Amino acid sequence: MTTVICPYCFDRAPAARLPYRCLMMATGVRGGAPCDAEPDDAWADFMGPSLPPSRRLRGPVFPAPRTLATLRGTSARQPCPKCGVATSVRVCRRCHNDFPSEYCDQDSRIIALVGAKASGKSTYVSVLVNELRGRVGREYNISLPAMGAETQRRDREMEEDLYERLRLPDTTRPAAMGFNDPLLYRLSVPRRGRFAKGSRHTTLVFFDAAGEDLKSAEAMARYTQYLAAADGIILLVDPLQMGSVRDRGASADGAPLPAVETSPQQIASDLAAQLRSHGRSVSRGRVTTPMAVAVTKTDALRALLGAHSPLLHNATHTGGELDDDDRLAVHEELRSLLSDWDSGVLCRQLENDFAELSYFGLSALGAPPPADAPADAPKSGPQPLRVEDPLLWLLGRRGLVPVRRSRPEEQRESRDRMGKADA
Ligand SMILES: Nc1nc2c(ncn2[C@@H]2O[C@H](COP(=O)(O)OP(=O)(O)OP(=O)(O)O)[C@@H](O)[C@H]2O)c(=O)[nH]1
Ligand SMILES: [Zn+2]
Ligand SMILES: [Zn+2]
Repeated sequence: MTTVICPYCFDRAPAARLPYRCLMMATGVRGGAPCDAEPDDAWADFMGPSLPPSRRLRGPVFPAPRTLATLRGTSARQPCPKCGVATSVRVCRRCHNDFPSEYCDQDSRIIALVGAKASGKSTYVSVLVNELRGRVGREYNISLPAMGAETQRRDREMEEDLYERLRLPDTTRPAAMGFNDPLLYRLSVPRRGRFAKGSRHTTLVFFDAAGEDLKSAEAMARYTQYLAAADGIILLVDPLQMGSVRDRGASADGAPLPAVETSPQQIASDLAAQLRSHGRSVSRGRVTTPMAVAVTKTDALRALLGAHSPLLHNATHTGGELDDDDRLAVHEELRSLLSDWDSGVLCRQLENDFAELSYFGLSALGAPPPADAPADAPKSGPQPLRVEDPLLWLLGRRGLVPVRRSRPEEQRESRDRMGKADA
């Protein structure tokens, strides 16, 4: 049975139970009178008091009938009980937001993206989507269309801004100032195996929390629902926020250092507290939601890396498989860099709080923004490094992309016992 998670309020429901919305179309059925718009209080409550009264009126919502076809999920359209005209629009049973067509055809996976203000979240999403459709998508035969008119519009806009106009994203709106829509994508990968046919589909929901929302534990409570629904979390850590990296003037080659924001330790400990309080499963005191900790802007760290650092090149993805040894090499490199920067405070805290943890290092742009135009991408356009690694690891854990492992199992286990890498 397909389980759908609402990307707006994160209510979880069997697809067959989702109500329908009448589109109020006049097609001559039952005397031809189309339905009138009605106040949709559930939706209006969700949208908040800024919604003008005229916009509270929407097509009537009616429950899914309990027929065999709807329970099996084979019936895409249902006639409205009032006007008789069939509709295929499904809505969330709690917040009444409309789901894009196709959203309810497959399970949803929420990938929560968390990071302090200016840690690089928006740039990362834009580049990640581009890479998943290009270089990485080709290796794994991934397709990633945007779902729904709103994501399609923003998807086009992000692509044009960054890749054509070479403009960096604007600051993300904090949730208090308005409603932040999630980005919805339909990820398709070919089924693997000798007799496998067709593709597997998953809905990916990226929700980019504005930096301001993470400033206090209280503000972060707004995002608790989202975090609690997440299948995996990508925590972006801006290395230019770490005291000793700033002191060493890692970005001496150009851009001035960004203002100091919420520390990653603070964000990580708030995250763990939120997940625990929302009953996310806990194993020996640690939260089990897989946690990818990704240090961003690694282009600014070149001076601190050895000549053979795995952070200087992309993973190969040969044969459409994720190379787990490569991931472990990156994991260890980052763990040692992070520990060096803050005497291991962040790593200790993360490892005490999260049972499934892996460190990543990525650069969305491949180079700092030009010193004379800090709102622009580098002149040559984004030249990303390893942006795909955290998401592919999360997908690999769920069996959505194949993973190649060569280290013997015993070695991996002893590594685990040392609290080093998740394997
Ligand atoms: N050197 C370098 N700088 C980057 C990179 N990606 C982003 N930046 C810088 O970081 C700034 C913030 O990036 P955003 O993507 O807007 O960060 P955000 O986390 O979405 O920020 P908010 O929306 O304000 O929370 C950009 O304006 C760039 O100056 C990168 O790959 N390398
Ligand atoms: Zn909802
Ligand atoms: Zn109707």
